[in-house]
Order: sequence, then C-alpha cells, then structure tokens
Amino acid sequence: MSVFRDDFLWGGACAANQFEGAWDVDGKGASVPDMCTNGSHSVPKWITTTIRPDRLYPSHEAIDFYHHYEEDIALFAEMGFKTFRTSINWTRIFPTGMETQPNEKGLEFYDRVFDCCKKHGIEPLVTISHYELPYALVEKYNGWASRELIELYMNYCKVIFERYKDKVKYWLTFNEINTGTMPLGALLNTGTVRGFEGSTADVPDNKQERFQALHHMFVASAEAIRYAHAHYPQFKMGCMICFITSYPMTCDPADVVATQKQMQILNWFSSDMHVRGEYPYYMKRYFAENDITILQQPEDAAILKEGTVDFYTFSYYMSNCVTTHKDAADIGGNISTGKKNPYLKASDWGWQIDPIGLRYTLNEIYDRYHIPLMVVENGLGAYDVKSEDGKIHDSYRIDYLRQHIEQMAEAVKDGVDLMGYTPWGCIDLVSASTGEMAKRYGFIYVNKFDDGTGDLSRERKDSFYWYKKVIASNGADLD
Ligand code: BGP
Repeated sequence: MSVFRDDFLWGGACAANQFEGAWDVDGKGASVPDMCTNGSHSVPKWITTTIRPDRLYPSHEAIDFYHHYEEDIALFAEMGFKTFRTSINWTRIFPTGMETQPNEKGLEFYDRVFDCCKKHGIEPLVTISHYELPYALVEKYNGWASRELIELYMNYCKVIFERYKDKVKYWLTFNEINTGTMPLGALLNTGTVRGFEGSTADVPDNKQERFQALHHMFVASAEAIRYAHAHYPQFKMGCMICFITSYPMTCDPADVVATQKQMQILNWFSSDMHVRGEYPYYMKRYFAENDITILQQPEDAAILKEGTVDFYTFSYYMSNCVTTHKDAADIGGNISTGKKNPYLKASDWGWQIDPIGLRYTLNEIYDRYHIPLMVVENGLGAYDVKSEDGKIHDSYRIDYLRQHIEQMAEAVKDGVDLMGYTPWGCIDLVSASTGEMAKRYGFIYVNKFDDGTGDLSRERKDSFYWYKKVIASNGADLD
C-alpha cells in the first residue's frame, strides 16, 4: 500500500543550461555556464571571459533539449511523470539581463515546452534562476554583489509570471541559493567573478562580497514572492536549498557544536531567510567573527518578512561529518566538503550515499517549519556502460533511488508532509560541478560524450522501466 498522498508529484528535474543547448540560438545571450569549459572529477572546469576557440563549452550544445523537447517530454510522460522541474534560462528572455523588452523568440520556446507538458498532463515546476545569471551582468555589475540586480531580476520575473500565468503554478525563485555561503557559490550562484578567468578551483574568494550578494538575492526572492502573491494568488512559491546534512564525527561535545554551527551557516541560514523572513540570531556572531557587514536598505526587512515561501524544496545527494579532531579523512565531493563517514559508501565522484539521512533531513526540516516539503533533486551520478546487448543495465541507480524512496516513505509515516519527488537529471545532461557528460543521472541515456561527439539519440535505461512502475504504484512497488 502506498503511503504517499494521492496527488504526490512524481517526476524528474533538469536545468536549462545543462540540457537545452542552443546557447546562442533565437537571440539568446550568454549566461555564466556558457562561459564554462568542460572538466572532470580530477580536472576542474574553467571559466573564461571570452569564448575561446580552443576550448569545449559543454552547455553550448548540451543534449539539445531545445530541439528534442517533444521527444523528451513524451518519454517523461511514458514514465508517468506528474511534474517536470526545469528552469527558464534568463538569457533567453533577456539576453544581457538589461534589455527593456523581452526576447519574444525565447518566450515562445517556453510556451512550446509548457504546452507540451500540459498536453501530456505534466505540471511544470519552474526554477526562475538555476545557476544561469546573464554573463553581461557579471561583467557590468559583478553579479549579485550589486543591488541593481534586484530590479533586473524583478523585470524578468514580471515578464515570465505574466506570460506563463496560465501554464505554470509552481515556481522556485533560485536554485540552491545557499551555495552562496560556500566559496564555490561565487561562480555558480552569486556570479561575483567579474574579470576572473581560470580554473573553478582557483576562483578568488571574498566572503564579504558573497554574503552581500546573498542578501540581494534574498531580497529579490522575497520581492518576487510578494509580487506573485499579490498578482497571481494561484501561484505556489518555493525556495530551493542544497541540503547537506552534517553529523558529528564523534560524540565529543566540541564536535556536536561544530556540527550545529555548520548546519546553521550552510543549510538553516538560507532556509530561515525564506521561511521565517528575517536574519536568524546566529548570523550576528558569524558576521562579526568574519568581518562581514551587510548593507541593507530600510525597506528590506519588510520585503523579507512579507515574501516568505509557500513550500520548501531541497536537493539531497549526500551527508558528511564534522569534527574538531585533526586526523579525520576528507571526503572527495566537488560540492560538499567534510569528513568521511565510515558507515557510508560514496559514488565514483566521492558523494557519500546516505538514504537514512534523507529521512532524518526531512524530519529536521519539517519539524522546524511545518510547511509542505518536496525533494526536487536526488540521484546517482555514475558511469553508464552499455552491455553486450547494447543496453544500460543500471541496477546501481535503481538501488540508490529505491533506498531513498523507502526512506521518504518512512518520513511520510513519521508525519512529514511531502508533496513530491523529482530525481535529478531524469535525462542525461551536463554535470554542474564538473562540466562532464560522463557523470550520468538519467533514466534516459543520451548518446553524447565528453569530447562533444555523439548523435544525441535517446535510449531507455533499466531504471526507466523501474521508475515507471514506481510512479504507477504511487511508490508502493519498488522492486
Ligand atoms: C545540484 C545542482 C544541479 C545538478 C546537481 C548534480 O547541486 O542544482 O544543477 O547538476 O547538483 O550535480 P553535478 O551535476 O555536479 O553532479
């Protein structure tokens, strides 16, 4: 018997820059990922200030969803998707982010995508900004470091809200906004990388700038939510947090406190801003100890307070450990840093696999906020190798997803209000952290490789048929 609610939103998640391709087609401008080269687990990708003919930029073609969307959405429908999480690429609508009139051709593309979803009975869940800042805004303003971006983001939101008001009900203001609390977020998220060219591992870090940029993003998010609530009462507005659960490495109370601090800064700070609408008490000390001063305008407090979310979404891939003891080994993930947990195995990219941690996390978040939750990213990035029969038998991916769904069911039994589940990269796409194709998440295999070759044909993996059964049984049949 299913424990999930009858209207549970099963589906999958993608982001425009990682799968659309057509990076300069129909008037689209360059976004930050369009300036990023490919890389791998061992060789970090680069950001360049101009497009260099000797480098490969994986977002430029990606898997060309732009021209394959009908085929791809039909495959999602075949699996029984109720929802499809994707993003609108800001630079399709406003190529530099600064135009006064939107690009009609870009708007028409998303009309086609959402109409196609509707035709198949799939509810779109739209991320307004998924690591897709117009690069022109990095050049002119140093990204979100500048307050000007709030107004530019609002111009963009107003256009897409009005255009898609009858097609889209669920919106997320920013993808994984809390990555701005980590150095890596300067590139992916806050776009505070003006003039920098080089390896993503060497992006100069400036905490003051990152947290000021985050402030502008919080205000922009709240302002968009406030505006949506006032003009489109049918909209449901959510936040999206990269939730990296931390455990104390030992029962040494110093480790427990260090873990609490890490959870506060990394996960709860951005969550509290969106759900409670104000700076949490613990940030005062953090800002003081890190010489950070946040410049605020007098109206900001009211905007933050009034623009709180209707539902809470997050990505969940892994957990890590925190310790004050010197001898613990680091984990090797590209996004998460932290210490190795001896009870867990890791993916080939060093992301520690922790299904039980998902139950724990769902309970922690729900206990804190008591609003509906949705897991909008989860999944296993793995090397998929074709067997002799020419098929992908990805039992490892099925195992990963099964174990996480089992734990979601436990959390629902615990009493958590869970609305839906959209595993990441439901069709193979470009990795956000490494720029690779080889790190595959999909139920659908795409013939596209790291050297840019491949005929872009799509094939169903074993996990495709398995997930179809999961959805058909509303999560009861996980075999
Ligand atoms: C999240 C991002 C996604 C996605 C995913 C997997 O952090 O929101 O854009 O890519 O992680 O990460 P990766 O692609 O690096 O494996």
